[in-house]
Amino acid sequence: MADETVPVEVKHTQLFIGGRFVSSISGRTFPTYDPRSGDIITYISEGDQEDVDSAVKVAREAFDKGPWPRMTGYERGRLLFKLADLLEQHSDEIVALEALDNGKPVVIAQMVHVLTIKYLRSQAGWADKIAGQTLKVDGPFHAFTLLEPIGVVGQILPWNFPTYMFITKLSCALTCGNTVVVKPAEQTPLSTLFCAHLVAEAGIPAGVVNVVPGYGPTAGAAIGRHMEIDKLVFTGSTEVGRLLMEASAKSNLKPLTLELGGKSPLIIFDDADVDEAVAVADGGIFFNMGQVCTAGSRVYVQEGVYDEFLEKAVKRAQQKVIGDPFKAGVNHGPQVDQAQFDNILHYIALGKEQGANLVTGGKRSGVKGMFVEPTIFADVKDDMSIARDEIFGPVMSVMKFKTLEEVLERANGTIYGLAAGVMTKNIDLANRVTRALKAGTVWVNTYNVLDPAVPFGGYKMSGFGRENGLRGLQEYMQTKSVITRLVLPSW
Ligand code: TXE
Repeated sequence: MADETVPVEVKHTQLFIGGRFVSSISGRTFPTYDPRSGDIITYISEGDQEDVDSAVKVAREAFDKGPWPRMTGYERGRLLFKLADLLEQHSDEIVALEALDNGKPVVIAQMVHVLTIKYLRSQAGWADKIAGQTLKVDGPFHAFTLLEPIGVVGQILPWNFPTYMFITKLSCALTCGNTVVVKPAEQTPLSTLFCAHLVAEAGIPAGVVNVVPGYGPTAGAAIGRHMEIDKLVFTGSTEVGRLLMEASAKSNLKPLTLELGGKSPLIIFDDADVDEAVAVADGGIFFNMGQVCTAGSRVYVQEGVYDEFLEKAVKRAQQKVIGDPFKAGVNHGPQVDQAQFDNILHYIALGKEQGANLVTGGKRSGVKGMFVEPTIFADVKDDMSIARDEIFGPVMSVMKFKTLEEVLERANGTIYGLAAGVMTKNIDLANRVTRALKAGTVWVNTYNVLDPAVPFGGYKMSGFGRENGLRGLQEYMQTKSVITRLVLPSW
C-alpha cells in the first residue's frame, strides 16, 4: 500500500514558549506516528502542568505589558498578513508535514491550506476595523462601547485539520489583540510547531503565541483549569468539552467557545438531481476519510429516489483511490491513528450486528496502516448505534423516508446540532427545511462549503459560540461600556 518514504524533514519537535523552542521541564517526550504504517515518525517534547504554567506566564506578560494589545490594529493586521505570506511561501513543507502526521492525501491538505491562509487574511483585515458603538441614551450622557481583547486565550486543538485549526483560531485571537497558549492534539503536533517558527519570523512579538504539545489529561487539563487563562477555545469531543466546562466552573469561570461532535443529517428529496445528490453525499461523508465534525453521516433519502441513490452512491464509493497520501491520484488515505481505526471498525461491527445492510466497504484496506474502506450501510434505523453516535470515519448511514414532517423529526432527533444539508429543487421546501433544522450551518444543494465570512458553530451538544467572520471575533473581545456625564449649555 505505502512504501513509507518520508518526503519532508521534521525540524521542530520542542515546545514553543516566549518565541523560542525549548524542551519540556520534565525532559519527557512522546511519539507521533505515521498513519500509513503505525510507525513512529519522531519524538516530541511532552508538555505538562509546569510547562503550561511557564507558557501562561510568558503570555500573561506579553498581554499585560507587551506591545501586542497596545499596537494599532493596522500594525497587528500587517504582521498577520506577513504570517499569511510566510504560510504561503512554506506551503509545500506544511502540506507535507500535515499529510505525514495526519494521513490526509496531499491534494486535501493543499486545498485546506489555501483555505487556511484565506481565513487568516480575512480575519487580519478586521484588525483595524473592529470598533464599538456610540449609543443613544436618556439624559445628559454620552455612551459608547469599547471592544477590548480578553487576555490570555487557551486553545486546545483536534487532529483532523491541524494547521487549519491552529491558524484559524490564532487569527481570531490575535486580530483582537489577545495572546495565546495552544495545545495541539498529541496525534498531530508537527505542522503546528513548524508554523510556530513562522510566527516568530513574521515579527509577531515573543510571548504572543506559545505552543505546548502534550496529552489531554495532563497539558490540556492544565490549560482548562488555569487561573491565569482568561478564555478557552476548544474543538474536540463532546466528552472533553464537558470536562472543560467543569474545569472552568471550578477554577476562574473562564468563558468557553466549544466546537464539539456532530451527527449531521443530509436530506435528499425526490425532486433532487440524483447524480448531484450522490456527489454531495459522497463528499459530505468521505472527505478527509470522514474525520470532519460536519460529516454528513446520516443520509435521509426519500423513497422515490432511494434505490437509484443507493446504487449510484455505492458505485462512487468504490471508485475511491485508497493509498499513500503522498501518491498522485490518491483521494482516500489512512485514519489518523490506531484508536480511531479501532473505533471505526467497532462501529462497523455494531452496524452489522444491529441489522443494518452493509452494501459496500466494511473492512480495513490493505494489511497495515490505518486504512478503512469507504463504507455504506443501507436500511439503517434511527436507533442503531451507527445512526446515533459520531463515528468520525468513512461510514455513511442511509435511511429511507416518506414525508417532510417525518424526516424533520428524525433529522432533529439527535443530541447534536452542528450542521445539516438538504437537496431539492423546490425553493419553498428548502426554506422550510432550513428553518426547521436545529443546526448551526445548513447547506442547500451543496455540503461542507466553508468561508471565512461565515460564522461556524453548533446547536445543542455540538457546542456553543461561533468561530470565524465578525461574529467569531466577538468571542475574543470584551465589551466595555463607558458612560460620560455631559455638561452642556442649555439651549
Ligand atoms: O478527541 P478529544 P479524540 C470527536 C470524534 C472522535 C472523538 C475522540 O468523534 O472520534 O472526538 O477523538 C485534548 N482536558 N472529535 O480522542 O479527546 C486532546 O489532547 C483537556 C470531534 O481525539 O476530545 C486534543 O488536543 N484537553 C472533533 C483535543 O482535546 C483534553 C475533532 C481533542 O481530543 C482532555 C476531534 C482533557 N481531559 C475529535 N482530553 C471535531 N469537533 O472536529 C483530551 N484533550
